[in-house]
Amino acid sequence: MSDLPNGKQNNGNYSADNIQVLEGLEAVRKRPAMYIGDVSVKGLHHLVYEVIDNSIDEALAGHCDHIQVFINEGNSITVSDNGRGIPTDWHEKEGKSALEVVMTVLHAGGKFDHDSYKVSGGLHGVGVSCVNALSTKLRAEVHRNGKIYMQEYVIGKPVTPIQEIGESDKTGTSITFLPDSSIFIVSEYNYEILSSRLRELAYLNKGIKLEITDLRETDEEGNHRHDDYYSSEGLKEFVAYLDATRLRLIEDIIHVSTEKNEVPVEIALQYNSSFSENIHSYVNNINTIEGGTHLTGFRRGLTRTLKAYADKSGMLSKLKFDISGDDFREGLTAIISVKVQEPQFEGQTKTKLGNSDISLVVDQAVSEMLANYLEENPKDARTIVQKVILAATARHAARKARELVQRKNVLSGAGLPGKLADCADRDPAVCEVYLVEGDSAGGTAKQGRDRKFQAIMPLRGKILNVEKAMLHKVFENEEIKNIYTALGVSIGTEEDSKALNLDKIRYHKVIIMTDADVDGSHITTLIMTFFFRFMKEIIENGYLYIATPPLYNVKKGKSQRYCWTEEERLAAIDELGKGKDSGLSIQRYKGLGEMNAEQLWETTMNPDQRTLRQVTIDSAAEADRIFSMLMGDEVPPRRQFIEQHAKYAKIDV
Ligand code: 0RA
Repeated sequence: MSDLPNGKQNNGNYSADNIQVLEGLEAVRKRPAMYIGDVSVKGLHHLVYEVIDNSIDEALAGHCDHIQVFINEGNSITVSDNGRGIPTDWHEKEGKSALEVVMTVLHAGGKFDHDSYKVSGGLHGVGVSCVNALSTKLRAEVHRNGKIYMQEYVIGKPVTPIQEIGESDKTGTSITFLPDSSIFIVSEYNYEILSSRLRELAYLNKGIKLEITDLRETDEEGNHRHDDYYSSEGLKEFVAYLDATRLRLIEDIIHVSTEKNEVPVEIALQYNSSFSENIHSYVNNINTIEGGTHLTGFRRGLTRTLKAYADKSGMLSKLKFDISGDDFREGLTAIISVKVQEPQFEGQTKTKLGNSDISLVVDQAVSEMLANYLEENPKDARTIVQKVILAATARHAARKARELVQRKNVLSGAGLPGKLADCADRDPAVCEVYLVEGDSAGGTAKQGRDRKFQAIMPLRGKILNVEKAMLHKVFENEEIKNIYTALGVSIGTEEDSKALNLDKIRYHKVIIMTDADVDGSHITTLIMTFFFRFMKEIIENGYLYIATPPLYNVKKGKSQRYCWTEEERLAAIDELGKGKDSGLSIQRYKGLGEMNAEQLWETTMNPDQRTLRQVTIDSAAEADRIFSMLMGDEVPPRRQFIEQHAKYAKIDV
């Protein structure tokens, strides 16, 4: 047992404090979802964010500018920073070192630091002790006071005293942890998810270098996958990155970084020629996907300032109809980032800001920024107003088409699309609808399904690319109208004319089923683009899925194996091909049409055997960028994207 920094010894006895600590960490292990959201992919990755957040805090306090993340072999994670290092001095009251307190006491993270301006602290704000509780092993290494200190833990409990293991002329903290596989239902880290988050953090916190390295595998040249992110201009560069494949309407990115009532606010925006609205808002580096008061304030300030300018300019005098709030946001890409001392998070996923005073703060920031810009750049100002007028005109043209969709849906039952083969059950929670490419595959699916709870909606040919279409074209499109009607959803609420109303949704599973070939995957992407742009709420509720039909059937006599991957195909050939007389037949399914109804049911539709891939949005900003790139006008970046990712062979949006 080694001496502690202050000469005391850790004799391993538990004081009353220790026991309380263990109870705290036990609570985390009993109900992990309460602390980190879930125990699936999200929660697993959340552990990493929780640790990075501490380093970001250290950087925001001005003591750290470099953070490194390693995915180690065996899926443990190391997060290292060059901050001051977690304090290691002895705490009389707690009876242990400060490091041990930070690592083992819930919410203890900020306790020793009174001078720093702490706002990050993670979505659930639980701190690194929570990560410790949910890890089978954790090792903390601190460089500080010219020394290297180290302590190890097992499911949150120290197994060594804090030890001095060497000398160092640097300062910083390095934490390595292995998530407990008896708690998490997945154990594999996804490089893309972590890398995207680091990119986002780099844009949100300019001046910090964030690096990620995947030590689990190497490419042909023996290199580990690696990315480093650094942004000197922050949100301005974030907007430029998101809009890289869109056509800018004005040269500059309009930007403000200010403080109002001691609340730091940063906003960057740009108009492009697209028809979609891409506003991403953050509170303390957390993506507030449900919006909240900061977003409301932004919208109000933007609308009021642009409207005032447009009125004054006289450009609206010939307009025969009203302009709505939406019209000011068509083709707008914007990032709003605020730092709030005591954020109140509300909503289903706790990503909606509730603090009412923040609304005015953002409203004022955006108004001042825009009013100045419009005054100083009259040419750009006219371009923006023209875009707003165009949006209003298009919306006016689209209204009739949309109202038709709407009205049909109100007369529920009577107005279902003719092509929909509905199911018998009426409880949306158990009902599912397959969106099937082509009438012939649709026919097979109708025969193969369980009509009690499975409905089939055949889609004819390619569906409209909504990324390139104006609003009225979208609502006039037959296939799209059919999707709205079949799902029983309507568009527009009082607050937001594009919001989706899911009150009367008829299915809680919407399953895209296409051929397992290039055309099929293109059609899947087109349908996903439509859902992302027009029915995002369906994705956010976890209702959108992709069916996975098999690629091969390996057959010999009466035995057969369906195969989804090349490895499965080889294994099946191996298994069935044994013996002298081989007589093996291998069928490559190019399309759904090559399967009969029974095969389609067995492999792709039977809930007991099928695999459905749920569509989720890991990063709204990144998904937005990828859809605009894949489906938008510019070809070269798309090729580059596909080439870059082909190396790793997985494209998940
Ligand atoms: C409490 C107080 C101080 C620093 C930290 C915590 C700290 C925590 C983490 C977690 C990861 N990296 C970190 N870096 C720093 C301030 C200590 C001082 O006053 O020197």
